[in-house]
Amino acid sequence: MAQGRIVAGVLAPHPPHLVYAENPPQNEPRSEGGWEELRWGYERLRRSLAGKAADVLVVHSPHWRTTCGHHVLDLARFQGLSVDPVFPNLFRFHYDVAVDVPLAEAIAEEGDRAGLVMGRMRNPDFRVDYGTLTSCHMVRPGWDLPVVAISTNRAFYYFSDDVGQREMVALGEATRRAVERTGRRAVLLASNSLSHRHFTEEPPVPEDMSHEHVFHHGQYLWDMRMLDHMRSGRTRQLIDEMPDFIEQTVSECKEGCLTWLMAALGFPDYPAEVHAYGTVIGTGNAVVEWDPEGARAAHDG
Ligand code: 2X7
Ligand code: FE2
Repeated sequence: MAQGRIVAGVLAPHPPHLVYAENPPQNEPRSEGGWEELRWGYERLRRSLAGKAADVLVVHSPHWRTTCGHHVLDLARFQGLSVDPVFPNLFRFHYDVAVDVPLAEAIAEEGDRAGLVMGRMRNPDFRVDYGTLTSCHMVRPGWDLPVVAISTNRAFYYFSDDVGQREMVALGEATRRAVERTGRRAVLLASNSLSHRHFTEEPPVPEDMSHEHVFHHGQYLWDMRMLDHMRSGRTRQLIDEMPDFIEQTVSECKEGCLTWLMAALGFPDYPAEVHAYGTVIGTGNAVVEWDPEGARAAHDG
C-alpha cells in the first residue's frame, strides 16, 4: 500500500445559512439564496479539489462537543435528522453519512499513542452535528466520499489556550500519521468561523442581504490579519497570535479546529488560497485552501 497523504487542507466554515441558501433536497427550509460570496468561494474550492483524487474527508467540528477527550464517529453509517439548535428555521437536514471506519480507528489509535484521551462513537442513534454536516455538504454536496468526523474536546475552555493549543497540535499530528499509514488521500476540513461576534436579532427574511455586514471594524481587521498570515505562509505566527485573536474577537478558533489543521499540515510556510471571505450574521468566515502537493511541485521546480 502506498503511503497516504493529506492532499488538501481547508478552512471550511459551517454557518448553516450556507446550506439553507443552497436549497439542497436534504434540508427542509426553503430560501431565496443569500451569502453568495461564500457559496461561490465553496464552488471555486470544489473545482480546485476536483483533480486531487481524494478518497476521504476528515472534519473537525466546533459543534460536536465532548467533555472527556476527542471522539470520532466509529460506525459505517449514521442516518437521521440534524437540527441547528439556534437556527431551527434554517437547518433541518436529513443526513446519510458514510464513515471511513479504518481511518477513524487509526486516528483514535494514534491519538491514544500520543497520550490523548480518545473516544469512539458507536451509538447508531447518535445525531451528527450541523458543523460537520454543513462543512462536508459545502465541500462535497454529492456526499460521494466517506467522512471521518472528530469532536472538539474544548480544552481551551476547560483548561487554557496553552493546553488547548498543545492538545490540538498533538491531535493534528496523530491525524497525519493515521492518514499516512492507512494509505488515504485525505482532505482535512477545519470547520470553524474566524471572528465570531454576531448580531442577536435575525432579520425577518434571514437571507435579506441588506442586513449582512461585519460586526465591527476591529473584528474585520483581525480577520484580515489572520488571512494575511495564511496567504503569506506565516502559519506559526498565526498560531502564536491565536490567543489574542480568540480573546478579542471571541473567535471560534477556540474550538481548536484551525490549530489541528495547521499541525496536521506541518505548519505550512507556503501561501494558502483564500477562495472567499464573507460575514454571516456578522461573524467572519473564510474558505481557505492549502495545497501541499502543489507547493511541493512548485518547490521542486
Ligand atoms: O455556528 C455558526 C457559526 N459558527 C457562525 C455563524 C452563524 C451561525 O452558526
Ligand atoms: Fe459555529
